[in-house]
Amino acid sequence: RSCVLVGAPVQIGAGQPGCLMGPDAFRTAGLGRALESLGHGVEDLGNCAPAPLPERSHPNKAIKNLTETAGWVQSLTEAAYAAKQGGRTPIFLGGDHALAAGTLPGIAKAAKEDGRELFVLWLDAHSDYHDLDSTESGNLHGVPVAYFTGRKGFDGYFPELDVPVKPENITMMGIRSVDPAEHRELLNQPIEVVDMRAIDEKGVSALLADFLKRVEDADGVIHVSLDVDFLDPEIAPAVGTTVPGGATFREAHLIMEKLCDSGRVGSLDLVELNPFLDERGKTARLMVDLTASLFGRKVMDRPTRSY
Ligand code: DIR
Ligand code: MN
Ligand code: MN
Ligand code: MN
Repeated sequence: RSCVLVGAPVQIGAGQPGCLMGPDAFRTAGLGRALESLGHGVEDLGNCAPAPLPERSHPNKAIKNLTETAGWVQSLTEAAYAAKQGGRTPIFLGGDHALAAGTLPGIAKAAKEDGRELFVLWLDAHSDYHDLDSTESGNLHGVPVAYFTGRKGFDGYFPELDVPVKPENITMMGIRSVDPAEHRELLNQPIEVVDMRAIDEKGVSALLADFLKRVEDADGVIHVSLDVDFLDPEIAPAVGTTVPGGATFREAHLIMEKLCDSGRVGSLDLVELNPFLDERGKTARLMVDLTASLFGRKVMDRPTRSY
């Protein structure tokens, strides 16, 4: 593969500062070296910056940093579209999850041009399905899925959406924190929500197989959006929104290995890492190891960290 690393130091979408340092923590933890050791080409494009946009405000007074977030959405949409050209595999180094409001529209536009059906695997404790009216925290990392699926209410605030992602092509896994307004809306559309109970009852292997079958049947391509808080806080403490009862080390690696086997992952977001909250790089290294599994490292190779 030809991997492109795109730094997206967005932190204004989260409730507390620190995600700004995420891209450099991934680099320090050896993401590029891990991918190279697996035989992939790696090009690090450095970090993006938000587009300067005219000031805007929304009637929902809870909303924080609307103009700058919209600027990130605009610049990252363009960066994602460009990074996807030439059959490359972009890996977006977050940055909080607001960045997915940019990466997915760019990836969706590239997929459409390539005549490929785009699927999204959203690995997160949260559904991030607020719109601008319903968010109560005002933290815009809680809205990307509503925006990139084309829900109403973003007009005039976020950039106009070119190619929406089809809700029926989205599977959310690891979900265990959904606000009432998100819950109501999720009932009205076909996003698949795999909550922790479903994982406990059926296991990630069978659940992921169902998703991969749909992708295969459509000859589709997958964008994976991996929020640190998908993982259990015991193994991944470096995130501002920990929720107990998350995915285990083994579940997370198994998901990555099965995605790798599918050969259908075309792009990846690594989001919400807050290095300020980490324990000597533990979470950053785990995210790098999961990415390595996604791109071909086998279980027997795992103990050695020679890169
Ligand atoms: C909560 C938390 N639903 C909110 N959201 C996220 O503030 O809207 N935490 N995305 O990571
Ligand atoms: Mn193309
Ligand atoms: Mn998230
Ligand atoms: Mn989350």
